[in-house]
Amino acid sequence: MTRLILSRRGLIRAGALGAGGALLTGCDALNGNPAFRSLLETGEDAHLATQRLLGSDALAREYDAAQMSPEFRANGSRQGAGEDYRRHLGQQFAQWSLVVGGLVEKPLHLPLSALRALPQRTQITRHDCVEGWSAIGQWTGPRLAAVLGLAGLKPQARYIVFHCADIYNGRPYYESIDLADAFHPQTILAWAMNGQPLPERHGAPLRLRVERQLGYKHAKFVTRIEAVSSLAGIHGGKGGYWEDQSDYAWYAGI
Ligand SMILES: Nc1nc2c(c(=O)[nH]1)N[C@H]1C(S)=C(S)[C@@H](COP(=O)(O)O)O[C@H]1N2
Ligand SMILES: [Mo]
Repeated sequence: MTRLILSRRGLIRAGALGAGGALLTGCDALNGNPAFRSLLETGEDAHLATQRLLGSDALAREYDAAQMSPEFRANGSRQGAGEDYRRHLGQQFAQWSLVVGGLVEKPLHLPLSALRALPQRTQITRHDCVEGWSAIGQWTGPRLAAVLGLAGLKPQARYIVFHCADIYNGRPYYESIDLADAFHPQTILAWAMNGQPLPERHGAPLRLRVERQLGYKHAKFVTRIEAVSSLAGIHGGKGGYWEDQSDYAWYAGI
């Protein structure tokens, strides 16, 4: 399935947004627009379209330190897999680096020291797992936008794929997001949780935080990020482990 990605400019061109970007009132104005109608064909795309129409910069709620959960459970993989991972863990990831590739001008290997040298963002947010539990924790790391800025996206890039160092039920874990979420101010590559280096069970040394989406989008044990023009060539083609293995929605907006 081809996924429509909306830009604000595209919507204005398509007539879905009025002057100054204000929403047209009334559904009829939107229903009459074939571009918008085609977006409503599935609930998932409608959800994505709504999120984007209402403003792709909307922030997820942030909390005070006093509201942090005393316990933050680990879910899915609690360990990284393979000899390389165990060796890096034993060395506290001193020799480890994040691989940045795909549709970028400048492929990179970024050690943790380089990720920590970028401007850092710390945020206290609530993690919501699709299984029905939530926890509030503090996350620190560079914005994904800063990392993508170093590599330089090629114009054809439309999604960012996160490849992980764990094996869950016999298969590697992976996830993907679009560029609106990739460049969102709260989308970070977290190397610290609650003021400490990320523990193994929470995805050491690096995990994604994409705060406006459900827990399964927050890839742990990230080793490689890849810019792509389409998700069709990534494993089963639906953009993520649970999207391919089960019927989880690719866009998991909260
Ligand atoms: N690599 C990887 N990332 C993953 C998972 C996983 O199994 N492997 N599980 C996901 C799910 S379903 C949730 S709810 C969160 C759990 O994060 P936590 O262990 O820090 O609570 O990680 C997500 N990211
Ligand atoms: Mo989850």
